[in-house]
Amino acid sequence: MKDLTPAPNTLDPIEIASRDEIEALQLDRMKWSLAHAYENVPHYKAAFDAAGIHPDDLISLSDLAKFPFTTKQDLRANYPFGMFAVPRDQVKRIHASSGTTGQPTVVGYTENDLSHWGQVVARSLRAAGMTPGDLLHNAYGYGLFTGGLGIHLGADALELTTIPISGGMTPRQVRLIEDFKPKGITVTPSYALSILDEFTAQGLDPRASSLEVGIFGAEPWTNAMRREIEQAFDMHAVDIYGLSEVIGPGVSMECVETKDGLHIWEDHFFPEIIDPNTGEPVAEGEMGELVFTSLTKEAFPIIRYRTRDLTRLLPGTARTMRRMEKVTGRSDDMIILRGVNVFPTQIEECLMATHGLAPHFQIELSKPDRMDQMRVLCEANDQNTDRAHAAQALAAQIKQTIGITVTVDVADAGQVARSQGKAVRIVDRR
Ligand code: DLL
Repeated sequence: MKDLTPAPNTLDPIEIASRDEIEALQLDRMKWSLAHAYENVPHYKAAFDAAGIHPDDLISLSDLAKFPFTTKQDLRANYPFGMFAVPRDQVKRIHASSGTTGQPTVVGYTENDLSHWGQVVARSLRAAGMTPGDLLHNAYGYGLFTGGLGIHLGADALELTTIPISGGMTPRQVRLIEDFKPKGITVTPSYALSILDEFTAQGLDPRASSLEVGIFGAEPWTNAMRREIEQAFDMHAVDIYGLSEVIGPGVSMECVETKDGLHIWEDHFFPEIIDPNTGEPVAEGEMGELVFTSLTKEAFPIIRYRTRDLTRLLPGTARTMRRMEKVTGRSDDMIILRGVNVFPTQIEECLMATHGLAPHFQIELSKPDRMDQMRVLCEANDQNTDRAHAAQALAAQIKQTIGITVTVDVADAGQVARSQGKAVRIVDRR
């Protein structure tokens, strides 16, 4: 793999500014953001008043903990445009979550918001090793989902050449990678695996492709999956994180030279980690739920938003901005199996450590006789795999590392549902 470390003089100065400088900027911006939300969004005025707190009470960054949280329910209750802080005609773009679990969450952006979004995504793409003029194959979905259009904005800001292919039509994805020879690909890790299968199906060697870096996000994935993808494509695999409520992709990004967690673009998004049960901030470096406050957003300011994503904060390395550890999973995706907490990423790690299995999997939960049961459906990675043996090995690996008893079924290649965007890891039949 080529060294893609960006030249230091190409970074935004704030990415490597001193902590004092970053925190001074954050404090100024946080004061503005709290006042902006309070004065322009009835929900925030009511919530702050009810908590007996006013934006003027913020003297230091730690005072933020006195302000109330914002939850997905708050956004739903204000559907569609009730959380906007500017007149509707100043909103230049609307995005929304898919709404598969209820009412969609609607977010908006002013011209300035779009410009900032472009800047943080450009920073992220540069941290992945992309430089002006490089060709980017953007396979995140275009539309209301923030992935496709968010990456596109950043690619424009970094002056890349973008192939806006979006998700789906996998044979065509492979053909265009072969014909156009992009340097980078932006895609969910699970869809990258579908593209990988298609390379093999077409008799092509993915390691011989032009790809030098894959920028993967929108769903949890493990370091074991990173090794698998890097090995299969002979390219770097880096993690990009974000959520529509905070802006979309580009909230935090892993640097290609360190691959040690994701630097949060702290000049725009202020992170906190709380205990999901008590709502109290945890000690520095402890695991908990990630909470974000936007510092510059005009159309849709967001104050102490509970992401439900579980991670921990770490000091900066390649940048002075703090890092978040790779997201283990969402609290909503945590399975409690006979008292043991399990995340799909843990199953992924076990799968990757088991010989003879492909990286595709789905978890099925059922309750045949009042006891919860988990079945892991996966696939053999070639015809010669002894499937019964591989199933036994994975079940043993899961028992040993997670401590739960599961049933494993190893199916024929192609039997596990493939994703074209975010993978559906859990099928709950209880
Ligand atoms: O998934 C934004 C995005 C697009 C990020 C493309 C990266 C690349 P939403 O659809 O609102 O936005 O979903 C946000 O997806 O709260 C996490 O649970 C999960 N997620 C996003 N990125 C990662 C990641 C986009 N790198 C939700 N690792 C978030 C783990 C991620 N989970």
